[in-house]
Amino acid sequence: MRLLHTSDWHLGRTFHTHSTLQHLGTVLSALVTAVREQHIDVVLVAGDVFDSSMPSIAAIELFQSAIAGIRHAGAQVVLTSGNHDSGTRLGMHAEWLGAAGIHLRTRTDRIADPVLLADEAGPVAVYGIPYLEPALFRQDRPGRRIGSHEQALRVAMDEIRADLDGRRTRSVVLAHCFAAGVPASDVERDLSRGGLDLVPASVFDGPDYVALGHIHGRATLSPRVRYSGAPLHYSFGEADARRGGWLVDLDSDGLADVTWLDLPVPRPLTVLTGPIEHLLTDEVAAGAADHWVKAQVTDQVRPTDGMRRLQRRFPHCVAFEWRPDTVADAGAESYAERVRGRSDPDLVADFLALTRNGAGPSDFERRLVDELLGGAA
Ligand SMILES: [Mn+2]
Repeated sequence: MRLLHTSDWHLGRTFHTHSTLQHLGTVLSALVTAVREQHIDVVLVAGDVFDSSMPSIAAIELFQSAIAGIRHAGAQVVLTSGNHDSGTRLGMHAEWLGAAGIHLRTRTDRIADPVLLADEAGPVAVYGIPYLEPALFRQDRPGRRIGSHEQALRVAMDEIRADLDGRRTRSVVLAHCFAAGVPASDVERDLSRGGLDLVPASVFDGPDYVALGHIHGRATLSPRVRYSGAPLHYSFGEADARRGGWLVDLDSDGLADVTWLDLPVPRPLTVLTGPIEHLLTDEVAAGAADHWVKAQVTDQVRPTDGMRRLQRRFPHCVAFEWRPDTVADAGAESYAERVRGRSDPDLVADFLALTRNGAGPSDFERRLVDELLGGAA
């Protein structure tokens, strides 16, 4: 049996106010082609299918066409809800969609109720753990101590292992969480990882494969516990991350092989750094003309109209940062040490020079400051 592990489609997410639906549509049709060409039996989506609990009609339409395309290409689908999804809304129609080979596992009362798939070697139990908010999951499991995400997933995995004990089949689990042990460079920088939310990978001991979602770069915690990352780049922090999914092959003994499947990147991300005149003329930067561009301009004085000038060369420049090359070096002294013994008018003069690129007070300004502060010193 061959599964494709994906996650974090985030249908409907914007990128610096631009819709990503068209690009995501390109990626998902490539995914459908891969299902056909790579003979994929099951496509997994480990949470954050939509970016919002109330997705737009356009996002729902793309979801429907992608899922229909996957089914027509011959694969079944198992998906779970992430923290961005509404499990209830995403799971609507789950009962009869399951009969059509589209399996939605978005309810906490179905964690230990696997999707039973089969190949020539027998059954494979696929368990879907929806995103578990500890405060809510606690109400579903009275008597269990659930204060953290780790405890919530321990309870869920205990239930899955108990179910699995009675079946003795090959098994796959989908979950949506921050698992400990992801290399720092693979973690989206703007995601805050509170210690309470970190889940040790050992919580997932047991199944043949664990398909994780939540982190947007691919990561391998062990051969059998992995993140696929998102199918599109959703922030400049992910610019270097490859996009695609894991092809997971099960044989009669369990996990046989895991290989990476690249999916296309419709518009690559580029961060350009340098003085604005350089960015506007440099030959190398010309390669980024069709990319999403973040410009980090290093001029000492903030360029006038910088974004508009850059967008003439880079129509998809969507972010502009002014980062002057040199900033005042205060050395190792504290502020109090640096100003000790200096008069108030001198401090004002220093401040003006610092904030006006070296231009200290004019005669008029010095007279004014002396008049206001001089007498009080
Ligand atoms: Mn998430």
